[in-house]
This record gives sequence, C-alpha cells and structure tokens, in this order.
Amino acid sequence: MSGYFDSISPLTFDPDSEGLAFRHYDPDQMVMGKRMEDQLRFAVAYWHSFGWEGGDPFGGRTFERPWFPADTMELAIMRADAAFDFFRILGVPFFCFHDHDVRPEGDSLAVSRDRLNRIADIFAEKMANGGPRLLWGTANLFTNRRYMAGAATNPDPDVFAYAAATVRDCLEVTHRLDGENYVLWGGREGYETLLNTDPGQELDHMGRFLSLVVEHKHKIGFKGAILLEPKPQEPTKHQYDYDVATVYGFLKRYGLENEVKLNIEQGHAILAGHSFEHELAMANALGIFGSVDMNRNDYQSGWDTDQFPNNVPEIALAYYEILKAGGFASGGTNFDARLRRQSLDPVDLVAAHAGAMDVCARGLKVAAAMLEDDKLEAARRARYAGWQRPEAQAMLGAGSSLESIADKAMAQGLDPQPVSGRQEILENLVNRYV
Ligand code: XUL
Ligand code: CO
Repeated sequence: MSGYFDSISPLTFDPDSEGLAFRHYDPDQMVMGKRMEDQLRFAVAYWHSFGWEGGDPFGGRTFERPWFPADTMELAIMRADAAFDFFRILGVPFFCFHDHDVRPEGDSLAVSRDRLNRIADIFAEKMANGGPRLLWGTANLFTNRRYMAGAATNPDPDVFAYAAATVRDCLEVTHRLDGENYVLWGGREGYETLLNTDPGQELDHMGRFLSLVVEHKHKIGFKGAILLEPKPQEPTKHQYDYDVATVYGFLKRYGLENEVKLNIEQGHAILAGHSFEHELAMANALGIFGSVDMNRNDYQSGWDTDQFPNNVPEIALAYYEILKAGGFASGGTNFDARLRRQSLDPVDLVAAHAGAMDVCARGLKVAAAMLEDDKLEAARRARYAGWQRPEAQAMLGAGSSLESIADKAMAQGLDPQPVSGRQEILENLVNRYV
C-alpha cells in the first residue's frame, strides 16, 4: 500500500450513484456473448498515469506525486505500490508499461536490465496477488538523447545495437509477466530533413530490426502478438509508420504481414487525417487488427493531446468496427491518455479513468445493438447485392480477362444507372442508437 489513493474506495457499478462510480461499465453484463469486461479489456497506461509530471513546453511539473522524480529504485517501488493500488480501485483487468516508466535507467545496459528485472519481480508478486494482467510491454526508444535520430533507423549502428539490447530485455520481461502483446511504437523512426537522410536505407534497417524481434519472440516461445503502433508525425516531422495502410505496405515489403498486427490509437488516426473507425476498418480489411489506444486529440490544436475519450457517438462507431473484426483477441482498450495539467488531485486520475470506462461501455453497448439489429449491415449488403450474381462473380474469377469483360459489356449494351448511397438515411439510423 502506498497510501496515495487511500481516500478513494474501489469503484462499483451503481447507475444511481451521485459520487464516483460506474454508471455504464458493468463488468459482468453480457454483450454479444461475452462479459463486458472481456469485450473491452481495459488497460491503464503506466507512463501517463504514474510517470507524466504535468509539464508542457512552457512550464514544468504541476503534479506533486510522492514518487517524483522516481530517479531511485526506492521511488520506483513507491510508484509501483501506488499504481497497483490504483488498478485495484478501478478493477481494471490489464495495465501496460515501457521500461522507462517503471525503473530509472542505469549507466549501462546491464544495470538497466537488472533494475527492470527487479521491478518485474515486484510486478509479478502483485499480479499473482489479484493485480491486473499485462496487456503489453514496450521499450522507450525515444526519450534518451541517444535516440534523437531514431533507434532502428539511426545512422549510427551502435544505436541500432543498443536498441536491440533494450528490446530483447523488454520482450523477455513481457514474456515472463505473461504479457498478451508486445508493442513497438516507432517514436523517432522518421526524419526531420531529407538533406541528411537516406529513407530507403532507414526503412531496410527498420524492417531488419522488426524481423529480429519476431525471430526472438519465436525463439523464447512468447505466444503474444507483436504490434506496431502507427503515427504520422510527432516527434519527427515524417514518421515512417504513418498510418495503417502505410504500415501494411511496410510489413508486406519485409514479409512480416502474418507476424505483426497493429495497435491503433485514436489520436494518431486523427493526426493522419483519418477517422478512428477508418483506421480500424482498414486494419480489419487487411487482416492486421490487434489492439487500440483509446485516447483522443483535440480537433482544433493539431497535435497529440492524449485526452481521455468523452464522445460516445465516436466511440460507438469505433467499437462497431472492433466488433465487426470479431472483437479483441490478444488486444484490448488501453487508455494512452493523460490528465490536463491543472487536474492535480488523486481523485482526478480516478475520475478520468472511470469516465472513460463508462464512455467506452456506452459505446460498446450502442455498437452491439447496431450489429445485433443488423439494419446497417443489411443496408450494406443490399448495396453490394449485385455482386452475388454469377456473371458478376465470374469477372473476379481466374477465367475472366479485361477483353472478355469488355466484349460482354458492349454486347449487352450496358448502361448502369446510379443508385443513392443513402448516407443521410444511414446517419439518421445511427442516431437512433446513440
Ligand atoms: C506516443 C504513443 C506511445 C505508445 C507506446 O504517441 O502513443 O505512448 O503508445 O510507446
Ligand atoms: Co499510444
């Protein structure tokens, strides 16, 4: 027990409560054949909730947590105690962490690894005593100045090797803690200016690095999924993992499309000029949907504000795509979200997560109702119904050619008539559920 969250009792599902409680998140409620907890698979992000100090480009720390600056192992352990108290208050089934969030970096790779393993021992004990499971582990390959020009894509091969050692250790710790996934977000895998950059060489290095990670996963018998997290820019001007479609092309080029899936973040989708549901639908269509980071951006500011979700209609459309993809397998809903820097108190952190869990629960219920009623899908099926005709299917088959299709179209004197896409009618239909 850290004492930091002592004034806050564990939350319960109580729709009539005037205080801190869940009004929609009822873990045992069945939604499309699964308990709500098992559909949503919520995870708390260690870095934002226990590492972020409330700074911005114009000012430093605003949060006074007793474990800050967490630059000793004693403080790191105090932070772990507080984190697991917090997980218990929320009753979340999962958490996620980077190496950098949980232990101070040492002055050598060996010291850093030893510290990571000591914290992992503490996590293992707390997890065995009723704590949450690990949704994913990851390595921070972007904060230290050695990574200023990238990790796998750094022009210096020693940085590539240092990053490899770091990922080896983080992957092994994730495996030891029975993590369900291992995430790689290419924090500075990109560039600022072409004047000093060879993008073809950097992409080859990034492909090789990912292949090495996949090989090691199989070597140690890690059964979780390897996930890449796309983001178009920030911190570098041009990030290589721009969006879902770009990452799919990258995976295909390096023969990794059956080994790696994606962790899709709502805010990153918005930075890429897409909607969240677009990115989810693309990943499902390409067979690489894995997990989500459920944090929004501010639509006006144009950078990654990592805010907790609060827009039920948007979240409903996101879970609609997730349910259409068959729901989460190894993935889940990770809140890669941070408080606003004026939200100083322990209760702010609890309320932020509780509200976000309720927004997701409402969104999930709406999505499930829309799918079960089948009205949207029926309209979609009707729109493509022509493709059920044998002559339409024949065009897609091996026996057809451009010439045979063209000759037939001319012989039939085809004159296709446009049909309404019914967008407004479909939007009105969605509005009846939200
Ligand atoms: C950064 C981001 C990261 C990854 C994990 O924008 O989303 O927190 O989720 O490294
Ligand atoms: Co993220």
